[in-house]
Amino acid sequence: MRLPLINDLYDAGSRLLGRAGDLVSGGILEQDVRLGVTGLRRAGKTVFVTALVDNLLKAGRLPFLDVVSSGRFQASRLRPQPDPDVPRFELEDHLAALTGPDPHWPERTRGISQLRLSMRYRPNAVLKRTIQPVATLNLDIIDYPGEWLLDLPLLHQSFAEWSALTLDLAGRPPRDELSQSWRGWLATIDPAAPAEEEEARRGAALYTDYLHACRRSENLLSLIQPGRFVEPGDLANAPLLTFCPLPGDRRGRGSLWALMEDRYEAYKKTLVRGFFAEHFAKLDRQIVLIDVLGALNSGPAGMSDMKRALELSLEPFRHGSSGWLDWLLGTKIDRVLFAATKADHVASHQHNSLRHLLDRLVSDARSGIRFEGAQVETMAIAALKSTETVVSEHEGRQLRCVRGVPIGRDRPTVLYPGEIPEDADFPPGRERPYNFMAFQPPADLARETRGLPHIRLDQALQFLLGDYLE
Ligand SMILES: Nc1nc2c(ncn2[C@@H]2O[C@H](COP(=O)(O)OP(=O)(O)O)[C@@H](O)[C@H]2O)c(=O)[nH]1
Ligand SMILES: [Mg+2]
Repeated sequence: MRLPLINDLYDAGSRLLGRAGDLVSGGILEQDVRLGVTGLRRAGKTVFVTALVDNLLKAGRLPFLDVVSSGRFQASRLRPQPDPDVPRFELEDHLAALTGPDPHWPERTRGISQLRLSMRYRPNAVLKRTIQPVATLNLDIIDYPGEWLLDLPLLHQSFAEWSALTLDLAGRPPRDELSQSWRGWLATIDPAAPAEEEEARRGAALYTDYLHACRRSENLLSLIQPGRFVEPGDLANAPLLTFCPLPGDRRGRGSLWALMEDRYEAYKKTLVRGFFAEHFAKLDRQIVLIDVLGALNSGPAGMSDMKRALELSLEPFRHGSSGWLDWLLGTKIDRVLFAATKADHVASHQHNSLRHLLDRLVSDARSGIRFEGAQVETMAIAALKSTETVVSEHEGRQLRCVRGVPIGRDRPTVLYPGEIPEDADFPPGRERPYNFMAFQPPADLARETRGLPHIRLDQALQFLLGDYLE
């Protein structure tokens, strides 16, 4: 006979104690949690991780993180790297850039990096408290390019299928202009002809240029595959990256088509599956950073491309729903936070609209995830608050503006950034309606003993880690 009470208690207890490599060692309750931080290039990953770690080390600006506000937090410190083959997140360099005498944003980063931090706190949860009055949470933060997530759909596409889709997309505006050189080259070659390495390299180079042009274009196109072509990590020029889509289906032995197909398959097998098995599948929590304001600046084409890219890159979070993924995704991720970054680019009364817009952008993916039992949340945040909201008079009207030092200027300026639309669709004909400006990091951060100033970083942390710190 089942004893419901005891069973339930046991379940609750083993959930609490058995999660994510928990152990009770040497009398100290110790838990591990792996937090993935992702987002497309320039979404704000580096600044987010830097601000998050700085704030956890100083703990002076985290009123919405319960462990801090309830006085249970004791201390955090950096720990040696746990994984010898993953580059360290260069926290000190990034902090030096932001807080030095000439404050500037950190250098652009590439590939994956990781940092380990441990936090000591007094547990609230009865079960934990009876074991130990002081507990430790080891937090591993893994920063990786969102571009790599976009590769996942390749796993269930053959080279011929992927080529057809990619060629179709490249031939339509606004991509047709950007892909001209590559498509011009395609018109000169015969995919069935014997493979030449030179030819393969030429095609791959032109295709890579096209992908870079998509990112650089004023439409800020997000849908880029394969992701490693623009975010190669340490693999630039490797044969694994020396292919491109080809028309037709010419599997003739020794043909250029066959060579490219082999490399496409090797790319999937080595890089895509490798990343998911070694990194993604081990994550417990995930934050996806999205530069919604940047997409708004880029106009309707950029916005809809970003929506499509988001949907594709969120496939891996829909575990359970897509059978072909299940082998891969023994994923443990049970909380996902989508965050619109750089909220300090707009006045504070706009943050709600920013969040609503983000909700709309991720709504499809979001319902899929919730259905599978993971908790999903959206927020508008700024990892490093670089402006103040001020009220300014303009033609007799009170306008809420932002005050900060715009990039390229040397003194604080008051700007009216405009209002965010609540829906992602644009009135037709208004191609470039927004111009949210970028700002310098604030001056004098070196004197900041409480942690870097932010917007809702603590609420993000509470959602992502709060239950671990109970
Ligand atoms: N105002 C403001 N700008 C930010 C913030 N976070 C990122 N940025 C801007 O976005 C750029 C890209 O951020 P970064 O963290 O390097 O992006 P990553 O490529 O995703 O790592 C930075 O250089 C800043 O200009 C923020 O919280 N506030
Ligand atoms: Mg970065």
